[in-house]
Amino acid sequence: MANSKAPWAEPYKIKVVEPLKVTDREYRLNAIKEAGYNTFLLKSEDVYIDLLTDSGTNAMSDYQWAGMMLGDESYAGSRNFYYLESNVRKYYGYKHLVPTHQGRGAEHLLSRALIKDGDYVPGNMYFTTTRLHQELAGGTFVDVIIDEAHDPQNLHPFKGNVDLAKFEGLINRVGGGKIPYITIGAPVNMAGGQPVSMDNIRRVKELANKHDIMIVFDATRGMENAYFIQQREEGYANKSVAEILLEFASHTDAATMSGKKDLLVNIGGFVAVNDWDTFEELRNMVVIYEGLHTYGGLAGRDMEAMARGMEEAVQDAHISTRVKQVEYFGQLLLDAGVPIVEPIGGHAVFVDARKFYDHIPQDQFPAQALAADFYIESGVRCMERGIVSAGRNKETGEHYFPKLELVRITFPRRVYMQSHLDVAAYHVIELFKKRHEAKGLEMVYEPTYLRFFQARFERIGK
Ligand code: PM9
Repeated sequence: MANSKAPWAEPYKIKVVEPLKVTDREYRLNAIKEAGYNTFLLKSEDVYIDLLTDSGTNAMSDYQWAGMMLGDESYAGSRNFYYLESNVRKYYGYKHLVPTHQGRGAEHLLSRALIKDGDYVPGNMYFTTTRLHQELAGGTFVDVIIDEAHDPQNLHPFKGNVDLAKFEGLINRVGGGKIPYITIGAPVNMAGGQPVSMDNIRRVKELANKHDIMIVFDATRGMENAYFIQQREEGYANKSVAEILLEFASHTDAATMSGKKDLLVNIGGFVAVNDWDTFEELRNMVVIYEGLHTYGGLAGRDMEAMARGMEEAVQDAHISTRVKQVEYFGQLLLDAGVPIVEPIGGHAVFVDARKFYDHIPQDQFPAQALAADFYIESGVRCMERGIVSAGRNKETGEHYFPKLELVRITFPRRVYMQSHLDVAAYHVIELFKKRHEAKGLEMVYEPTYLRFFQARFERIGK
């Protein structure tokens, strides 16, 4: 093992650069007002450092770009599909692959294939698109994550774990026949990028198998999860991320994947399964909603880039630097006393907006206000992960009031240097010093689905 105190550096160097635009405060005040205080509605050219998401914002390597030139753009049977299929088998172990244009395409197909009206779908905390597809297919999502996940300062090393008593309680209440599958997001995005342990997935499997319930792995950032297992779980320190990922996936029956995260591409995803009948159903449906089963809404070159990205992303040197960048940023905030979710997650630092803006009530959207204020302060873009993202209860129409009211500052892979992180952290800290001046927001436009993407707000008291 290398000396942990030795400095580390990114395992790549820059070949192509994209200029950044610096704006002044006045400009940004206008831009965010125009955008209805929603960072998703800003024009990216008005953003200085873009930490909105790590989804599709990664920098591809020369190896991936070279692969793009080898795109086989035949309508059917593209060689890039077969290469992707062989890599999915190699790194995740699933037998059958259906490519999709991105993660929610995979969620759509799988939810429609497996959920019947009146079913229940447990999961370790909701994810926005995942839960919506489950609901649209007639299911009801049930959160079975451990309680620690809802407490930003709890230091449990595997805060993404499933609470087996909650899962068993649901089975006893509704019956295994009403639960087609359980979704395991690993790590858990909405909890702050918190991992699931190998021990926990093994136990989930035991219980699920007893009741004939499938396990669906949301493998979107599964490589980061494998890295956390390597770092934190007994018995895994000497295993590679690739070995751990394969073992983790072996405890599950299927996966949905947004390749836009772990797999270092700008577009792409897939659903992979072991069971032939489920595969047949997915393969039937993909031609209705995405494209032929050997391209699923992607160009051949996109599949090639994703297959090659998989090979690069699973390398220990890549994934450890990726997570260390996030840790570096989080530590800067912690050192300055800024309240964040701990332990620091794999893809983002989540600021605890409930504490940061403790004078703004949750129905005045403190996290939404903080994301907007951070943009005004610095030109850095991030996103809300609180009451706006949580949406409304589909039965009562009321807002969900999640315990976690967070702002997510997310790191695209291989895009920014430590100096960008220093700048972003400086501005969060400056904002923290004047936090008492902040005002809440009022929602003035609310779309029906996934409201956080398009909702508009106005400042209260201005
Ligand atoms: N995640 C993210 O920024 C992009 C859209 S929501 C702001 O975190 C998980 C764990 C995700 C995810 C997307 C999807 C959907 C599924 N599971 O965006 O459709 O984090 O490719 O994937 C986003 P797609």
